[in-house]
Amino acid sequence: MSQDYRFSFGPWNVHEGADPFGPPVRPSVSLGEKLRLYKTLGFDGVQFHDDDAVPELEELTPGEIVKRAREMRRLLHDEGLVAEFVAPRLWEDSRGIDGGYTANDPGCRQWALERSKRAIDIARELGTELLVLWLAREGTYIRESKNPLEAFRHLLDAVNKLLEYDPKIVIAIEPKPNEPMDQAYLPTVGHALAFASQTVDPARVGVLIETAHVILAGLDPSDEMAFALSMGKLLSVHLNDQNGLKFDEDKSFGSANLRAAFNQVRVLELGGYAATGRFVGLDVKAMRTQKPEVAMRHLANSREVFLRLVEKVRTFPRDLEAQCIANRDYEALEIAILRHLMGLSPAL
Ligand code: 3MF
Ligand code: MG
Repeated sequence: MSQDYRFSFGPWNVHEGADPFGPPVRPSVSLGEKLRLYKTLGFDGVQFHDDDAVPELEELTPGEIVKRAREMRRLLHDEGLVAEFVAPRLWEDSRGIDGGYTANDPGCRQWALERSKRAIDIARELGTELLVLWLAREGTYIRESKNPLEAFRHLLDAVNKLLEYDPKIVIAIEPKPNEPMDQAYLPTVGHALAFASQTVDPARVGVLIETAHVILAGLDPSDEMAFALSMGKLLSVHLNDQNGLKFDEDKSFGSANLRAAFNQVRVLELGGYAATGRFVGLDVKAMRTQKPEVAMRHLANSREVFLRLVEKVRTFPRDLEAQCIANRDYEALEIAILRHLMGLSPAL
């Protein structure tokens, strides 16, 4: 299988199985144990929330945070791993209850900014320049609760201050239309990239695109990826899957819609994503039914599906594709793709 791609996931992708309706069903796995899993599952990159890398960072001084981050880098090094990105986890702290950067309370906004600067400090120590912003609570439950024009100004202010704080940091916005909020301020890739263009340094702001988030916005993941890639703005991906418009399922890649997964891989291949050196990130959850000893198979399975789809993309006969397109015979193209995905000869 293709050796061109490098893969990453976040420690939260190996979890205890709690959901809003029931408690954990599996014992906790320590970060040390999780890090040991990476290589055996075929992964080289670790996606970090700030407090995955430095637990309880709210209790520590900036100097102590840097020291702990340095220790984490050594741990990564010992496992042969690298950090892909750091993301400030603003949504679990009480001060982030109404959003961080767009909170109505100026004290909360200040906290969100400071916390994000600490995330940048951690990223620097871990040897990555990528800061991911999943703007979880930057939105509203009811529109009247915020002045949206002010909220957009606050958001821009915060991102500008982060860009100015570290001239090397590159920011990837991870758009998601809803959940936990009713409505997010940057729901789609288009919104995120328009916003990026308004910052003090647009060249350092792009997107991380998650399959499920795009589907929740009613859009097509492969087209969103192509849109960002065409502008050199695809900084990472969170491949997973989503069965329709419901809660964010984070299903294994390709498990709900293999054809859509094929198209995401096709776009990454067409756009030369592997050559950018960026990671193929996964954001997948094990089903709650899974026993502890197999509650990481979803990661290896998603990677396997990705790599098999790379082969499917590369082996689809180009002459047949060109012929169907030249004849404007898209029914012929469609059945050829479906046969190919079913393991049959496309040109039956
Ligand atoms: C939520 C997400 C997040 C982000 C993560 C890193 C908890 O739907 O996708 O996962 O991916 O915070 O950006
Ligand atoms: Mg994600």
